[in-house]
Amino acid sequence: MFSKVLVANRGEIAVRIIRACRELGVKSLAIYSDADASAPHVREADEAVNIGPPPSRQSYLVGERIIEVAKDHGAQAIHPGYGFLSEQEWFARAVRNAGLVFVGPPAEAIAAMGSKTAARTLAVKNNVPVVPGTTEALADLDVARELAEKFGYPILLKAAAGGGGKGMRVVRDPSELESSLGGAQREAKNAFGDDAVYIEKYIEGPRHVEIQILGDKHGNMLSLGERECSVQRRHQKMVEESPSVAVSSQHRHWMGEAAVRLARAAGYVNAGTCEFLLDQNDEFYFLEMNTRLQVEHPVTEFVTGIDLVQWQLRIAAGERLPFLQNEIKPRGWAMECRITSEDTANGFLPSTGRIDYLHIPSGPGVRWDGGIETGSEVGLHYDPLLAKLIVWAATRELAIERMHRALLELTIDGIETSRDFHLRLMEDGEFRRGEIEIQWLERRLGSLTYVKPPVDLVDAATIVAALLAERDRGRTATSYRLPATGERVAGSRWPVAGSRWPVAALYNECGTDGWKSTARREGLR
Ligand code: MV4
Repeated sequence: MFSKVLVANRGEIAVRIIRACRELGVKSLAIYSDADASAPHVREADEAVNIGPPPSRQSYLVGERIIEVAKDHGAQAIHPGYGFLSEQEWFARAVRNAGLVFVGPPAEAIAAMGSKTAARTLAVKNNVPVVPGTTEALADLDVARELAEKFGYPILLKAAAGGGGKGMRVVRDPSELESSLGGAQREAKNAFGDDAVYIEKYIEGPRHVEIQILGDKHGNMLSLGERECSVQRRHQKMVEESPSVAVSSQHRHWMGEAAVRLARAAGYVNAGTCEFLLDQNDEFYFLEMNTRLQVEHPVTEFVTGIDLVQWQLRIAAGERLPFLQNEIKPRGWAMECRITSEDTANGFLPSTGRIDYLHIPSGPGVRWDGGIETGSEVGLHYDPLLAKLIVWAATRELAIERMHRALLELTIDGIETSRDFHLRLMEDGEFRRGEIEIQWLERRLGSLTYVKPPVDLVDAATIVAALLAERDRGRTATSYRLPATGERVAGSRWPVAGSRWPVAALYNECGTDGWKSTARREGLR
């Protein structure tokens, strides 16, 4: 095993990797930008090195400097986490050329899966089902017409160089084909510098189901089952779970075999994910492969009992996987909520500021993967993901109840977060019945978007008094649980009916003895 690993990331995933290192007896070397000087990942690591100013382009994305830091400080390997440099073929190659180990797939496997059409071609060659369609760029409108008739409307135009939904156009009627093709080509050219567009049959109302795979350097390749990731908005997932209500053990077996075949063909090693669409007739189609550890990996860890990050490190160090495929069966149910600094009641606008108070849920079956603490400053330089709340229980119903309970325990004061939105999600009938697909969340946003109900003036006075009593006892809590609903109030901007001021402002205005005068000013009795 390595003696020291550089963790080329920040936030919750850096903390997650540092934890795995410590459990394996490996020293961790963190890197940080000026904005992260006092971040939890810096304190938790054995060593930390500043690598530049806040913007990622001048810090977390400067691969050459990160490699130098690793060499200067005696690290033998670099774990890239997700995002940043994790799927950059050149970085994986540069790490290897520097005599270090990249904790991830070989550069060649990243390249093989980087082009969506190349990945699609490799899938077809290896008998992995893909959506009916072409791989070659559409030569002209006549060819497009012919192929659209052949596959049948609706069809989907996709950028060959693409990914992430850019340059995608649904065409429902032949009359729209000409303008959609022009639009898709323009968008592809702008986004990727390549106007090549190909055609696929459009799948209506599918689920996003992905298969986690894990392969060692000795030819062992395992499927660790599926994750259901359909609850997403604008390609940002909000809730993930494993297993999926839509996947039978027969399907799990078929999809797992397909994913393993494709990964082998790509020369894949380490942890990776094959994304599939699962349609309403239970047909599955390969979409693309993610050549990195994913945000949602903990749900797989919970149901398989396999520590993915530890195994990433073990595999990178040359160890063999000791598991057999037939020993891997999902046990119980796991669910993850991505806690983000977004104002879900205002179009998911990013929310910034200081986290004045953080209370982390705990208790049976609860896991918190976080990169924040009381006092953290949340800015706009990085991704809004603050933490992940993950639960495990015996069944899906129990997992949802446990998640709801854990979300009620969670308090984040000072900024807006997705916490209240997740609470409403856990209470939603369709979600509880598992009636979800990739468009579900966006269709339901209006009814799920949580607008804080006004607290009445008498409640506000009670809350302010309770908070002041806490302050007098030397505690820092700035929120109060409404006994009626279990909701936490006063965190940030909870409205008060008949008052110009939210609860938090009332509280902040009150000196140790000033709350009564403030209350009087606001007409409280
Ligand atoms: C599709 C599709 C429906 N039919 N392909 C979105 C991004 C890219 N990875 C592929 N995507 C899709 N491809 C066909 N033929 C629907 C999507 C899609 C989607 C896929 C997975 C997760 C979320 C999605 C949200 C919108 C559209």
